[in-house]
Amino acid sequence: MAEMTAMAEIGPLKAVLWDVDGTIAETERDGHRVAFNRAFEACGLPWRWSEALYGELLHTTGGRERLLHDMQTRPMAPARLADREALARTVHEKKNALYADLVGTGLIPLREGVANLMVQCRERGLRMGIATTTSRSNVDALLRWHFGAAWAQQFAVVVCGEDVQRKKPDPAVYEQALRTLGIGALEAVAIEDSPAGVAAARAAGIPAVVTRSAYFEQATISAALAIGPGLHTRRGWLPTLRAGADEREPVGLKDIEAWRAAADSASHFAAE
Ligand code: XBP
Ligand code: MG
Repeated sequence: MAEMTAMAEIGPLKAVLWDVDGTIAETERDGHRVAFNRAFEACGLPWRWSEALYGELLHTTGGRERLLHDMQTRPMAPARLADREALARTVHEKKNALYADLVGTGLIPLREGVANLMVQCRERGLRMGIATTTSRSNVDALLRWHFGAAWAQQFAVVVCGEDVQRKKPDPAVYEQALRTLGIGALEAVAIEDSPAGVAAARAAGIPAVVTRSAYFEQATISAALAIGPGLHTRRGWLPTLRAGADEREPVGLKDIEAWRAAADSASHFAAE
């Protein structure tokens, strides 16, 4: 059912804030999950996370936090909390190193339509930011492979998991990005893939465009500016996309601006 959220007057769009995992690339199933399993093996632990189990574990944001959550039901996990935390730190560090190796092979592509929207932002002189709860080293590894060593120059702000006290769905990463950019929430749009990510953006007051990732194809996500299967297709979006565009054209800035304008004139966010 639609959930309507009141929205004050909306001005021109000043920044596009990107989530990373699931939004820029399908990093969870084929990246972090695989790297965690390799880290378990490297650390001599018999644990393995299947695709299905990892989908459930994703409800806990933050890789180290996710591991600590899973350890609660693992008989082999250390009994003392301090020991569990130490083990989680060790495994997580190893996982991040293995993740960097994995994305460094180029096997994790950008999601289709991502590069196109980034190019449009650059051509328009619209600032972009990264607002993610993943570790900075993981963002660096992924974006370095795709955009080269100077990737960070393309973004006016990069806020990662280490930069905040609380991870998504807490709005901290988005609030920090807005502060650094010196703009209001309604002057930005967030590109997100998950319920926790949308909740974080919305709690910061930022309208979110949802490009559902593999793990969140069916998830209930409310209070988004728009929700669809990915920037690569004009089909399956809610609200439906503006008419007249070539069917092969990816979802881009004009579409995001049309959604913002429609939400503004109707004084609400479209949602599911
Ligand atoms: C991403 C996360 C991260 C990654 C793993 O969420 O929750 O924990 O799964 O990265 P979002 P780390 O896409 O909402 O930012 O191991 O570095 O935490
Ligand atoms: Mg995400």
